[in-house]
Amino acid sequence: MHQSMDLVVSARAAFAAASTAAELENAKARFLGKAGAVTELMKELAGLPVEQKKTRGAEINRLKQAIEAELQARRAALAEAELKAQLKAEALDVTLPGRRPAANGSLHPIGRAMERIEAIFGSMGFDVADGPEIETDWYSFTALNNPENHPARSMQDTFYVDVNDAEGRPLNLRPHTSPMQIRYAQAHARKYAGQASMPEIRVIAPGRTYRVDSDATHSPMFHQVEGLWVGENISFKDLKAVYLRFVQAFFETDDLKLRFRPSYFPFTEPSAEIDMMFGSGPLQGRWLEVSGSGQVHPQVIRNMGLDAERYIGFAFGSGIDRLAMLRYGVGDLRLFFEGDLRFLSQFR
Ligand code: 2NM
Repeated sequence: MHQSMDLVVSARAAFAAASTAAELENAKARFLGKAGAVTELMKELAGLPVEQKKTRGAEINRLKQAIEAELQARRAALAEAELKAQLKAEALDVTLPGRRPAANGSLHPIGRAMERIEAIFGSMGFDVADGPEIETDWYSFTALNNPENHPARSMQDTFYVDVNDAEGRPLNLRPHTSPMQIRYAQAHARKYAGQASMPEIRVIAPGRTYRVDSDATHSPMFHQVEGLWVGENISFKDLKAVYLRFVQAFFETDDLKLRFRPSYFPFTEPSAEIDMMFGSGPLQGRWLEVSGSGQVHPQVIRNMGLDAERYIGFAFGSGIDRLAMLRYGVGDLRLFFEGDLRFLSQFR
């Protein structure tokens, strides 16, 4: 019996020394396996007298049960330790602040200005037209009454592409969005050709334009919005009303004035620069040039496919980049095109 208790104590020690399930199974074999200590004791039973066999057999059984109980206890302890280690390793700190989603992208300030321009003119019944940025010579110049030798047509002023159009003239990167006005008006004229009357043309053409020019106030790629209103009785007073309403809405103030200054463009006659002055705010009291404008030249009306004796109207062309600079208080045009997030994220 004494010897047996020793065996339980050494089994407990051996089980305790096992730190993994595999080590524990090895230790178990030493006590309960085929060549284990308990099995050896069983073998000794054979040589004992019958009465002793009974008591000794019962004793060995209790011993075996005691060792099995030790084994079970150690198995449970190891399983619990393993679970604890796993829980610890996979612990979630629910008190950590959540991960923020990556910053959302946003519309470029020029795109935002464009959307507002489209909405404002849309509210006055203007359609929005867009089309090719690579144009033919006719749409960029000839249709707009630009003389053959006008400097705007030169390589110094306009970007050309190494591909000729059907007339054998090189394609250009449109230097204004007027070609789109012509295309739109032509399509309109075709649609109502042969009919007694035609609805008015009221359209803006916003978009990218290109000129050979680059400094703090000029970018080789810039943005323009041109407007066109053609009908049977459209005059400068309509231009003034529309443009005034536009700048009031765009700059969100009625506290501003417009001034029309005589000017010259081949595609309009008469022509005028439109200046604007704020009555308050940081730009108060200074005339700011915001647009070119004029009554569409009869030759341009004819190039649209319309009867110049019947149809008359006005057009204007404004730089969107400059309008956006004034609206958002941006001092350097180049900031719009450098892609610096420190600048762009201010418009989120
Ligand atoms: C300007 C100034 C004045 C203009 C003319 C036309 C069209 F298509 F009717 F001929 N569109 N835009 C125009 C007139 C553009 O930009 C400074």
